Amino acid sequence: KGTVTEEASVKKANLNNCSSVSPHLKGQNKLVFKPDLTLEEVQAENPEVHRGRYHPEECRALQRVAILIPHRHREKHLLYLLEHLHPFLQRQQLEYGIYVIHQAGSKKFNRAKLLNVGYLEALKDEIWDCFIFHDVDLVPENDLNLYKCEDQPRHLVVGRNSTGYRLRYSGYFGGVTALSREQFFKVNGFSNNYWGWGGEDDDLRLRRERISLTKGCIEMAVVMGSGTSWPSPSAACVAVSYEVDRGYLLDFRAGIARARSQPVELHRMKITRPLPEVGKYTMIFHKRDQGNEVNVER
Ligand code: UD2
Ligand code: MN
Repeated sequence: KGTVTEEASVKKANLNNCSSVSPHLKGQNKLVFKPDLTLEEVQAENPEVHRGRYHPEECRALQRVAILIPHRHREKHLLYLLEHLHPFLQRQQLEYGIYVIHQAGSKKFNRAKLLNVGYLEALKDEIWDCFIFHDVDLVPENDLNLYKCEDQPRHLVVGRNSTGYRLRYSGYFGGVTALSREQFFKVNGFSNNYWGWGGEDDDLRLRRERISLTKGCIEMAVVMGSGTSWPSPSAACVAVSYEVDRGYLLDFRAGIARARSQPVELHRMKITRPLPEVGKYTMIFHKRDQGNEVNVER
């Protein structure tokens, strides 16, 4: 086995880089969901996938991408997603691995924590460049929606069939997101504290955290530099210390109290999205799962 692996890696090292636009892309695709689909069929359709992993033979992939899917009691959805995602990712000439992170037992579901687990576990296999955090029930319709990471975190779901393909709200960060290994590390991952449905996606974008007064004042000085009506830095620090006590860091820019200690923004990151006609998904119909009731404390 050792020599086979060695041969494979020598072969891989000698390949040219894949081009920035894969020649296999098809654009918008009509999705078909066969009611009697089996895992064996999906396996047979993807002979080059081994243990959930694939790399192109014809060129060296530009990124190594781990797809992380939080899962429990959604076997049919998983099957549909795998059937579409494997050829989709192969058309994009990516080196990838698909990880299904299954929550055992019947306790409250915790999507965010599963994704944190997936990140750490996947890195034991491979130093993945990019992580795609992927709902099991969202199937991408257009392969121009590249499952790659960029210099900013990406939100790949602009719209779904069920919402008329429109963005739900401007800060929306749910469903499918792409963060590089470094970006996810820098924001310290998801919060582990969201049990049940909702909030964990907004949290990743907009976490209200207790910060030190010094940090608050530095932030404030930066904000004031961009022109506010605050009388002096010390007045700003008084205001910040008061709000920090309550657990908020505020954005004074517009003269209104708006939480702005976003892990993403705090690290000067900005969320980007594909074009609306590209970021399209079909969400397979489902009701709220048992064990994933709305988290009223979200
Ligand atoms: C939205 C978000 C989702 C997440 C969720 C709130 C979109 C498109 N998606 O999804 O990213 O923020 O709200 O938590 O906006 N799951 C299971 N088994 C369960 C429960 C959940 O596998 O019993 C997984 C599965 O991958 C599912 C995901 O968790 O797709 C999100 O749960 P959902 O589909 O019930 O929530 P939804 O559609 O409102
Ligand atoms: Mn869903």
